[in-house]
Amino acid sequence: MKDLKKTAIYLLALSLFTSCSDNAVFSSPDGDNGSLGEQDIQAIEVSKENTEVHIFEENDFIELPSPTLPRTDCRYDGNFIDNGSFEEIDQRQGLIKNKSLVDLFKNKGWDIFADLPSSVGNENSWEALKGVGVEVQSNGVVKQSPYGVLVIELDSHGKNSNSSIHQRIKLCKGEYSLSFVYLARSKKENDNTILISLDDKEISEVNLTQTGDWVQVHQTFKINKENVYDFSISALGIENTIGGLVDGIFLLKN
Ligand SMILES: [Ca+2]
Ligand SMILES: [Ca+2]
Repeated sequence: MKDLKKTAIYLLALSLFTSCSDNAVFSSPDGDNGSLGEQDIQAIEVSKENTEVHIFEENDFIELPSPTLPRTDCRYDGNFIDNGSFEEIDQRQGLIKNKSLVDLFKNKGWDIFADLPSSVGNENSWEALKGVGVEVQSNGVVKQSPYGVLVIELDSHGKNSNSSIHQRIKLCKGEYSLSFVYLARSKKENDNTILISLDDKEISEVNLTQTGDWVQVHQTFKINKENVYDFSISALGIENTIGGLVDGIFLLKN
């Protein structure tokens, strides 16, 4: 049964790529049109042919050994995303319910944060870029995550609830692999959209409707220019404080 569902979602996603309509359930960017006059090589190349989406299964779970190289090394063998599973906690307080991340980790609940702690000694990992901030939820508020206790929702709170968070990451030339898990909360079309970008380049956009399952999204892309890039996650679509949950973000060099 699971295999059938998995195949169905994958085929649905593929058929919607080709239809390329505004209401596509899942879409991913193609490379830039590459106008002939363009002198600079594209710094980031993304191809929708390298996109995979399927219901999360146990063998999708990623567990990395400790990296053996520093993040500043182009051959870094860890996750380039700082606090990609949102499990870093401290006593910083949420903006709406005055709950700390430690409270949320220990007890079921949610709150909104302007920034989140770092797992690599920086002041923060994620910082809000637009909107009220990122909603951090404990497992059980909506659904148990495959990656720890805490998950985020970016269609977070209040009137302009679609929010974005970002962090800066140094990437070298080469091919990278992005993966994350996603859960659509709402049954409405265009209500659970999550967009992941590097600078202004769309890396992955997912917009499913509620199935009750965590979905694994995987996208490879190519970096042609070594640089510090701005990695952002944004909620798009209907702003109603209910959207796509995200967890387990991994960015690895292939
Ligand atoms: Ca988590
Ligand atoms: Ca929404």
